[in-house]
Amino acid sequence: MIQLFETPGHAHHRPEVEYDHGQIIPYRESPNRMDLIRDHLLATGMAELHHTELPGPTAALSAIHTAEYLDALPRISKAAREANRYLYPYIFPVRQNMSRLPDLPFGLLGRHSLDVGSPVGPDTWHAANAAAATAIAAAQHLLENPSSRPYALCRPPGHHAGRDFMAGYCYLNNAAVAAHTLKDRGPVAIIDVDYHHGNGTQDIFWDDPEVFFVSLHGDPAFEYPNYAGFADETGGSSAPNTVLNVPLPQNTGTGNYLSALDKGLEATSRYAPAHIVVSLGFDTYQDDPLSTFSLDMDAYPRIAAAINSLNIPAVLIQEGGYASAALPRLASAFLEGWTT
Ligand code: OKP
Ligand code: ZN
Repeated sequence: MIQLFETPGHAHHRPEVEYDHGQIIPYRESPNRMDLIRDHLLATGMAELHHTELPGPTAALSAIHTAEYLDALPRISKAAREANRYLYPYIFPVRQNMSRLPDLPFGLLGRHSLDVGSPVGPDTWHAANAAAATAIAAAQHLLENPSSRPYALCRPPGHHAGRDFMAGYCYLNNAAVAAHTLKDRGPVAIIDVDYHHGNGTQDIFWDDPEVFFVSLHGDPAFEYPNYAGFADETGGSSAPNTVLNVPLPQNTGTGNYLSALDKGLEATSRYAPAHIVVSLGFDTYQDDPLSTFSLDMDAYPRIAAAINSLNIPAVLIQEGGYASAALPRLASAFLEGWTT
């Protein structure tokens, strides 16, 4: 039986559209992603649901994100409430000889946005907080029950969110707050198996020797986030060799993916963490609309089992996965390898 964590209210974060190479298309990170996974895991009797209450612990959030960012995000959400719509950044204060930082919602939004993929609506701050609280609750459950392997249904996702920026559907870094919660009890490894590189997580722990970050993802030479996730990024000067990026080519299939994962897990094992946080994305699946990989359904129990074979207490943090029709089965397939 898997302990599933979710905080009500994320469904109110529901942007309608996103910008994709000059086109406006339906927003793919939708609330039904979590509904599909949760309902299926409860219906099959695989999972037991815990609702966490808000406000969640705020100390972990302040340890991960800057005070300036944690001040700006609710202010932008409030401006969106007053405007009664989602705010999209359109002006970015990149380096100039003369820069002023207007204290207006759009100035703040551009300042704290890496891209245009994280619109802020009236309930976005609340939903992002709920997701972070969910990650913290699952991590605390793991501390109290070391043999449990809890699963946090975090939405919106988090791994593109850095210390002071939102990006790619992400606002607060759920995996990072989970890692922070576990860090008191020894070093933590974050294993990011989402299709996209976890650039936000990498940014946050870049100089932290207590956190090892390994990520398998579409090569940033062709894939989002493009500016991070290359193999030569190995950690800051205070934390050398605590980042391991494994960029993979288009059409990567199950066999190649699993052998790359093995190398990542060997490195994780050498680091000898006390706990593991898995940034779990299902967008590596062959039918995912965002993915160029071609993993089949059988890959998922095998990914789970490979991580399990390390025999280290671990928590799952939901990241991406956009093939709605396949999501329920992807989650249960993964859990088949996760709990045995
Ligand atoms: C979030 B997660 C460019 C599309 C890029 C960003 C993808 C964010 C994925 N036109 N969109 O890692 O699943
Ligand atoms: Zn992704």
